[in-house]
Amino acid sequence: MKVLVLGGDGFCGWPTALHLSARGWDVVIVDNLSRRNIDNELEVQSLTPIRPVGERIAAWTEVSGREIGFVNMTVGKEFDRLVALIRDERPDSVVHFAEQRAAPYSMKSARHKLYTVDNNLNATNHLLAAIVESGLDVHLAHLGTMGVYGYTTAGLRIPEGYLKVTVDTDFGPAEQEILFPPNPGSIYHMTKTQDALLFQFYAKNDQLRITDLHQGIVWGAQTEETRQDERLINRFDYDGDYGTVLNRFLMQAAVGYPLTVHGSGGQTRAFIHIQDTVRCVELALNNPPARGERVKILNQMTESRRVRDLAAMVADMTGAEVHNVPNPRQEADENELVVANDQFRDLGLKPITLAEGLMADVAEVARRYADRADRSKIPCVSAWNAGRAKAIEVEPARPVPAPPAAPRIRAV
Ligand code: USQ
Repeated sequence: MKVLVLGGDGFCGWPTALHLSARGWDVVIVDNLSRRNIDNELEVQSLTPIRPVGERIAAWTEVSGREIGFVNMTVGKEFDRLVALIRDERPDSVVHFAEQRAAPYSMKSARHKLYTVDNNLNATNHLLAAIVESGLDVHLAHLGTMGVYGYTTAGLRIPEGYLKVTVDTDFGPAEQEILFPPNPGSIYHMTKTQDALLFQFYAKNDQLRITDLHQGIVWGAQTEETRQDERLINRFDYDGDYGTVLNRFLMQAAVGYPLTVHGSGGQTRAFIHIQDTVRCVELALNNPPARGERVKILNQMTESRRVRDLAAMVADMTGAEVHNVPNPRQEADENELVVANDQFRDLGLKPITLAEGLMADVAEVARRYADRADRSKIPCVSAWNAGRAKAIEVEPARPVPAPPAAPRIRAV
């Protein structure tokens, strides 16, 4: 079985490529090294000393005896090369991580918004169009995000992609299943909601087989494979743009920096350990939808946690101080989040939870490389409303027209 891993040099892509290779898949990584270039732009490096991609792959061959291919390509810009690659390699599956994945980075400036939309939507559309053009039956598994559902308390268990609703029609109430109403909280999350529409269209029009994995916040650093040799080590982002909350807290504790809780810390989010990420991708590849079936959407998360509770857990474990800092984002200060993840559980996923001691493992990695940390890069400085504040200064307020009557739709 052959798989192309687009974005296979990144935080989730690299361990996924190794995991699939270790399980017998013939893996080709496709990546333009944009994540490494963004490190240069932001003048920050992964806390862990990641090796150049060629060295990583050679080390894997040495350790495992297995080959991994590498193609340097910008998926959303080199359409003809992409079609040729799919025709030459004839993959059974493509895993699509080739998107700019940080919400704060996407909100830094107009240029970052344009880059994120251009990169992410073109990557997805080019890939879908290239699969159609190749004439091959390739299963596409895409890494989406839990953030497509939004983080306002929905008052219901978040279903896996589709929402059952009852619509009042002229002939009485009718039941339907619709895509869960998108409610993105950043330009990055918005691109993932638009990806979902592209998937709906190509599945309907071209009978492409597509799985969209709505993943929560990934924590953890290493997997079974990346642990096997120092040269295989995974990246560890701790800076204010790319570092995700739990790994940041563990790193902050390791370098003696107070834990930076945004606002009250009442934000509840979905989490998953990196080892479960790679396991879920494998399960998704082994269980594709049939041709002509609708897009298969799975919630790839294992537990929901509140930010301030995570900070308290890390503080208890390490003795770190907790600071409540002004929130640079526009997001609900407090929300509830209950999420259905029955599909992965039914496929046999045994979730790794925070209770299982792996937080200490991450803290240990962070401590080992603490001398590589640049403390000036820790604060989150990308502000969601910076543009709006500027616009209000130059543009006087205009009267807002009354909104149209709300549609009569209720969730069942
Ligand atoms: N937060 C803090 N302190 C910090 C950093 C973050 O309180 O120092 C808060 C944020 O305000 C937010 C929450 O922690 O309320 C999560 O922030 P995050 O940076 O860990 O995660 P997020 O921006 O949502 O994005 C990450 C990944 C993204 C993925 C997403 C899954 O970067 O690729 O799609 O998690 S989800 O959040 O479920 O949409």
